[in-house]
Amino acid sequence: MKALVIGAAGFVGKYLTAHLTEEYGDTVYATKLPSEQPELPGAEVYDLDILDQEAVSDLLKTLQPDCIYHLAAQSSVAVSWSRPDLTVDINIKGTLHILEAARSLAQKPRIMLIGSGEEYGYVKPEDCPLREDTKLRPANIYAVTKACAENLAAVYERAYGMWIVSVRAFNHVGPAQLPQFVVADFCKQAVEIAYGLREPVIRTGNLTPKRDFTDVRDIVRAYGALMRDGRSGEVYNVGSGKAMAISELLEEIRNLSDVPFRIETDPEKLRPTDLPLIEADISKLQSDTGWKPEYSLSETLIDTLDYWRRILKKEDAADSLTK
Ligand code: A2R
Repeated sequence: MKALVIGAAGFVGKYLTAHLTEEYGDTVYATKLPSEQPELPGAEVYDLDILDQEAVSDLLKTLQPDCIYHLAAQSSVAVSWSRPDLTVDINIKGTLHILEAARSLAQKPRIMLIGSGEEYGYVKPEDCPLREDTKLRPANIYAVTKACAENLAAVYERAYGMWIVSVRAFNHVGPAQLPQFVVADFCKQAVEIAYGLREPVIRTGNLTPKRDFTDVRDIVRAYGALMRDGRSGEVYNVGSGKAMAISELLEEIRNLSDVPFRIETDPEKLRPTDLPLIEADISKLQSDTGWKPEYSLSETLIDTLDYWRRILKKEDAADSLTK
């Protein structure tokens, strides 16, 4: 297949482009913002800002892809509060530009929109595991934009007979994730302690919530499988189907990193609303594709700790060269 990955310079995009080439032998086109410098071996890379409707349309006409994975987003909940306008523009208008450009092609590509478990919003523990038909009650601006994009896609699917699948991805983790996310944050702090770069204290937010974590390498396997075996017009949860408390995760990092540390609460990391439990029902994904996660949480944490060891060693070496 000729696969176009839009927004490939982010956390997921790098894994997805590699997976599509290695697993399926796809010809992969990838887009990034002009300011980004990702390493995307095997992919043909193009600059694209999805806010530029003409550029989106021109690129699709030139490439004529068989399928499109739409990952480009303003994906930070925190930024969605400070820049609601930008979040609405990129996540809704940007998605609309892609749907419109795809609609005008003679040979319409398959499209996968990547949404988020955040769309479920105010979840009660008794609603879990969350099925795709659970009522969406988005609790932040990011989540609203993703739910809106999903509704737009549903209209295009029905009105224009386009092949579109929407995904609600739950927490994904792994090497190279930015440290504003909890697993990357804890692993980075543990390695900094091991390297003597900080006192032996890990600073945390609320440790009691339970979340559904999946390795990013499993997530992209699910996307590849859904592009082939998913049913058009359907929404699929993508997650592990098993929630775990943030405190358990931290204990696992303690065991694996083998560094002694104390835990202190950082008021800056506490959220105004923290739902006690978010867990996906993944039976639809599993029955349609046969997918199941391959990475255990320990494997993910070992690889993420290794990643931070490499990064912090490099930074250390760079620091000593500049001294
Ligand atoms: O915000 P940046 O500078 O990191 O760039 C992001 C990029 N992006 C755009 N691409 C094209 N046109 C735009 N106007 C635009 N604005 C932002 O999309 C970033 O390189 C990429 C999204 O990657 P991440 O933010 O790392 O998200 P991740 O974790 O790869 O998640 C992929 C999808 C997103 O739609 C999430 O909302 C969803 O999965 O959960």
